[in-house]
Amino acid sequence: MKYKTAIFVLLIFLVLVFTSSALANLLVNGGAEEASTAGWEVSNTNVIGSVTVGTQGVGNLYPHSGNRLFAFDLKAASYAQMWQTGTDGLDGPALSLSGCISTADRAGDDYGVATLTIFDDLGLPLDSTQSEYLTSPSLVWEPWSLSLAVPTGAASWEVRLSGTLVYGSYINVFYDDISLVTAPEPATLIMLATGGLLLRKKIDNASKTSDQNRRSFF
Ligand SMILES: [Ca+2]
Ligand SMILES: [Ca+2]
Repeated sequence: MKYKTAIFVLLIFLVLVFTSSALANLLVNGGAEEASTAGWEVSNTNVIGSVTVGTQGVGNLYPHSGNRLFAFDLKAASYAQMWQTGTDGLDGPALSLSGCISTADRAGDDYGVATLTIFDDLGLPLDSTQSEYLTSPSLVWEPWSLSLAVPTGAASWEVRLSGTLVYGSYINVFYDDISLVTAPEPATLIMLATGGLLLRKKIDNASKTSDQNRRSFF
């Protein structure tokens, strides 16, 4: 029984180590928690910032998680974007980008767009994927996600978030919890699951045999 428990603890540990390394956020400051746009390039620093409360016409917008969110409305503008690049995490089959957006629910919504691009070692784009226009009801966070297969020759990625003004003078676009992760290799997951099941069967058989042996003694 002790042996059985030890094997299961080990298996759970291996799965946790595997999933946490595959699902670690490749982005710096993806949730705006660094109280600035640290980690991100910003088209106009006066327009985009990390704030504790977003101001919408109908009330306050609080962070989706943590203490801060990215606001695109610090100064009047018609278009603004923030982006981040990196070279890690390209050893898996795909990259998954996700986040939350909040805009305003009124005629002619301002909107956001998220783009994920993968480049070769010369900095030329190999492949790219882009969201639809991202909007939400007022003061509501809407989740969104994108996925892009890692092409041969991939050397770097870029995550780009934009905000476009449609109504008024300020871009009422807010982002939080932006995350870029390496999608787990399906073959590795299957191997781990199969290995676990086989081991479980073997242990069950072994414990049945020892139970029978024990019973034959009594
Ligand atoms: Ca946050
Ligand atoms: Ca607006």
